[in-house]
Formats: sequence, structure tokens, C-alpha cells
Amino acid sequence: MANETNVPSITNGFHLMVDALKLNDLETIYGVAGIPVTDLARLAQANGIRYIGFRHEQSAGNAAAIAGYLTRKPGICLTVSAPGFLNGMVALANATTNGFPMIQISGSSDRATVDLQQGDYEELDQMNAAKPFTKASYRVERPEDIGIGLARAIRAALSGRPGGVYLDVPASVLGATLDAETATRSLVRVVDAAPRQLPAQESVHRALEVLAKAERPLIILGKGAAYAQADADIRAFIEETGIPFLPMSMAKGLLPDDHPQSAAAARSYALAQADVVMLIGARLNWLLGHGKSPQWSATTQFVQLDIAATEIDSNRAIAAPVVGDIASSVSALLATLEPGQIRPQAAWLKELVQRKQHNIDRMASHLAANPDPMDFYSALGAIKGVLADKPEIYVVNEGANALDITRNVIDMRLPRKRLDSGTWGVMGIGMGYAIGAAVVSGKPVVAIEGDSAFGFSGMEIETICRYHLPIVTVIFNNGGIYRGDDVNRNGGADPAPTVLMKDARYEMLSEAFGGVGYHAVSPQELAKALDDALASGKPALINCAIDPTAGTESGHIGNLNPQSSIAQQK
Ligand code: ADP
Ligand code: TZD
Ligand code: MG
Repeated sequence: MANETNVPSITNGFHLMVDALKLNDLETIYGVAGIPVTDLARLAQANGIRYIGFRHEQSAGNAAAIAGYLTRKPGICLTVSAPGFLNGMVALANATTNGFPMIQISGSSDRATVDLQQGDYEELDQMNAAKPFTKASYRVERPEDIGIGLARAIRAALSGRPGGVYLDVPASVLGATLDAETATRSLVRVVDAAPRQLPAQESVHRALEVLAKAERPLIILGKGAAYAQADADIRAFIEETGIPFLPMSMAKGLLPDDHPQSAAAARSYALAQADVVMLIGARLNWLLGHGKSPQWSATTQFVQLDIAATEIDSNRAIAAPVVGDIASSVSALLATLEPGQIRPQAAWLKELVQRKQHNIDRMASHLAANPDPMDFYSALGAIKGVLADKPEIYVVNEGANALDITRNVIDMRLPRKRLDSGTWGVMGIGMGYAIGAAVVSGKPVVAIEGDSAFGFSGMEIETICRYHLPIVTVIFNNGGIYRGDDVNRNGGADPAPTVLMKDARYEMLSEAFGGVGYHAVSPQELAKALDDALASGKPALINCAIDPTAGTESGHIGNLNPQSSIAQQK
């Protein structure tokens, strides 16, 4: 019979890539099809990999990045050459900045032509272009290297501080054939891609000694702590020591926001007054005022748990670094901690409770006010009520006021449920993160979006409807970036730079693709729409009319705008 001859069976780069992904349990691809990866997407789907096709690579990349964060497996984004590659790069760079494991696999054009700049279709030296924005950037030049190339990408994405990795696959490699036996032998299943990194025991002792001397200690939890999935040990350490904690935005819910030791509602007081601060998977970057005045005291001492040794002393001297993976470090701290060794002063805890109560009361009055038109607080009060008994729901959040006020109002009670603009404060993550979270979890997602923020990924509403994902998008429509009431300083007919269309009917975008649309002008309408939308489990969009004068310039970070000593012209 024909198949009993000596002719070896043949395979090609397309099949090898699919086999390599499957061998490493990478079972979802987020991408946009086109030359030269269309058949790769088809073949992946045919072989049981879930393929989610987007309208723009940036959203595909954002979905992959957040999938990586949630699952601790690199999220895979597939892009076409040059422009598609570059569209995805914003998401890959953002993943690197945030420490999310992700691999962008991109097709690329003919090497010989690209390197001589002879003008190929979609010509770009992608591997080198990607380098400054990634943890690692590799190119596979022979089909028999696909297996090892993917293995290197997985290891680079997951080990140490996770990040974005670029893997370049020229069209010729995808199409190249090789015999099936060589191909099979070339595949690599990665073993222990994120090995534990144990902290030195002396660093653990040093950290506990510094904490033991503290009168006003504070623990800051960052998204590195959330990523580490050491939830029970982190909680045990906090509860056994009695140290108050402050979650960074994506660490909200690691311990419930209504936990009695949460100092979130007394944030600025806690930062300014703490004498010892323990950072667990949080960087002393701009989000923490670089650990410097005016937010911080010059005498505060720091303990820092991080996997990246170079993070230590990055902005301020760290008295007790504990370098290791957070799960190992926290468990070593717990094992070494002696009963009663760490005791925050009673006066400190009492002062925090009083400050908290004051701010909670102030917030309650904001939430209860019922202005017409709605402001951010009254809208969020309605959403808070609906989400109160649904802790399993993911909350995706971006915007300026829409971001800052939501972060303060909406409590999280489970870890890794809040996904937001992150370290860069980037706009455009909304629909991609929502899709990624819904795909990996099968759980509902509520995306709370500024009207400007939404626009960056708004076309993915079609993607959400096409895949029937349980995502409810709430648009805080205040008619602009920060506010909707600015005026053209030259008196002309063009709108001001920050102004968007206030009367835009965003809900019709959902209806256009078979989703449900709501227009809410009161907290009651908003609460009912959100309740109904979540009960239906279907894609929906709620266009929420917010007072155009309700926001403040740049939200809570107006201080970062450049200040000129020369008076503004008009
Ligand atoms: P946030 O924005 O919430 O403050 P950052 O992204 O600035 O958090 O900081 C997260 C930190 O956590 C990074 O410095 C990163 O190196 C670290 N990190 C990430 N994963 C781990 C882990 N598994 N173990 C230890 N540190 C980690
Ligand atoms: N582009 C990108 C990619 N990221 C950004 N952060 C910005 C531009 C600048 N920017 C912000 O920092 S917030 C924001 C922009 C454009 C939008 C704020 O308007 P919004 O929210 O409607 O989303 P509010 O509620 O009106 O403040
Ligand atoms: Mg707005």
C-alpha cells in the first residue's frame, strides 16, 4: 500500500506551530487574520484551539495580556505583518509594563527582501522593532525551530517578573515542509516555566525584625501579589500580624475591601504616617508618589517583597528587601514569624479607624445625593448596589474620572476581579480585557468606561456580540475627556480639544450587532438596566448620561499636567 513505502510523511510550519501550542496547553488564540497567518488561525481552530477574532490587534493583544494575568499562562496574540504587528505592539508593551505574561506571534514578510529594504508587502524588521518594548524578542527562521522558539518565548514570558514576548514567524517558515518525524522530535514541552524562587532566610529574618520595631506599620499589596495567587498566605500574614493594608487598584479584593484591617479609605493618612511599609508585589513608581514627599515621610522604612532584584532601591532605599517569588516569600515569613512578634500600636489602628469612618461617611453622602443630571457618584452608587451580592463579577475599568471614582466606590471582595488601566494609565484596554476575562472565566464582566476611553476599543462590541459573551459595558457619558463643557478658545465652530459628542447614542452600537442597548438618565434606570442585563447573560451596553460638568481635569492626577510659570493665553 502507498503509505507503506519509505516516503516519509510530511508536515509544515503551520502544523508545527499548532502542535507546539497544544503541547504547552496554550489553548486560546486572540488575533486578527490575514496574510500570512490566515491558515494558521484556521488550522488552530480545526485542531481544537479556541480562536477569538478581533476587529483590531490592540484589543486582541489586550485580551491575551489579561488572560495571561488571570491564568498564569502566557496569553497568545496572533497578528499579521508590519501594521498588524505594530497594532498589537501597544498591548504587548503594556503587558510588559504591567508584568503580564503574553506572547505575540506575528507572521512577517520575506527576510531577504525585508533586510535589503526592497519594498516587500508589509515590510518591517519586526523582531528588532519589538525589542525595546518586550522582555524578549525572537525569530524562528527554520520550521524545525518552531518548538524551541515557542519554548523560549514561554519561559521568557513566565519566569521572574512576567512580561510580553515577541515571536516572529516569517511566512516562508509557516509554509516550509519537513518530515513528520523530525517535526515531532523538534517539539518542546516546557517544564516548570515559572520556577519558585526562594528568598534567603536572612532576608526573611531582617524583614520581620524591621516590622517588629514598627509602631505604625502598613502593608501595600500590588498586582504582583494578586498575580502570585498566594491569597490564603497573604491573608494569614496580614491577619496574624494585625498590620493594616492598602491595596493598589488591581490588588483590590485580594482581601475583601470591607475587611476591618483595610486602610483604603484612609489612604493618604496611612501613607504619610506609617513608619514601616511592607510592599508586596507593588513598585514605588508614580502610582505611589515614588515613595517620596509630599505623600511620604522621609523617615519611613521599607520592606519590599519582589521577584525582581533590580526593583529594590529603585526609587528609595529599602531597609529589608525580600527577593523571591511572593508565594515562597510570604510562606517563609509566616513560618518564621513568632507569635506576638509584630504588634502595631493600638493608637495607630484607632487613628486609622477614625479617619476611615470620616471618609466613609463623606462618601455615603456623595453616593446618596441624587443630582439631575447624574454625576459619577450617583451612577456608581446604583452600580454598587447591583454588584453588592455578585462578587464573582469581573469589573473592567478605564477613563479618568470614570476610573478614579469607580476605583474608590466599587468594593471588590474576590481577588483578581478588578482589571484596569494599570501602570501606564492607558486608555484602550476596556473591551480587550473584558473579552479576555469573559473567555478565560466564562463569568460575567461589567466594563465601566469613560466615553473617551470606550472609543479606543469600541468596535469590539461586535466581537462581544459575535461570540455571545456575557459582557455589560457601562459608558459614563459626560461628553468628553474629563468633562464635556470646555469651549473653543478661538470662538470657532470646532469643538474644544477635550469635547466629545454628548448626545451620542452609544447603546445603538450594541443594538447594531444584536446586543441589547439601554439609555439610563437616573440611578434607578441604571440599576434596573444593569440588573436586567446581568440576568440575561447577554451582551449589553448601557449609555449613562453624566453631567458634563461633573468631572475634574485629568481626574485625580491633575498635578501631573505640566505647570507653566507663563500665564495661559486665553
Ligand atoms: P501595582 O501597580 O499594583 O502597584 P506593580 O505592577 O507596580 O503593582 O508591581 C508589581 C510587582 O510585583 C513588580 O515589581 C513585579 O516584579 C512583582 N511580581 C510580579 N509577580 C511576582 C511574583 N510572582 N512574585 C514576586 N513578585 C512578583
Ligand atoms: N491615549 C492613551 C492611549 N492613553 C491615555 N491615557 C490618553 C490618551 C490620555 N487620556 C487619559 O489619561 S484619560 C483619557 C485620555 C484620553 C480619557 C478621559 O476621558 P473619559 O473619562 O471620558 O474616558 P472621564 O470620566 O470623562 O474623565
Ligand atoms: Mg468622559
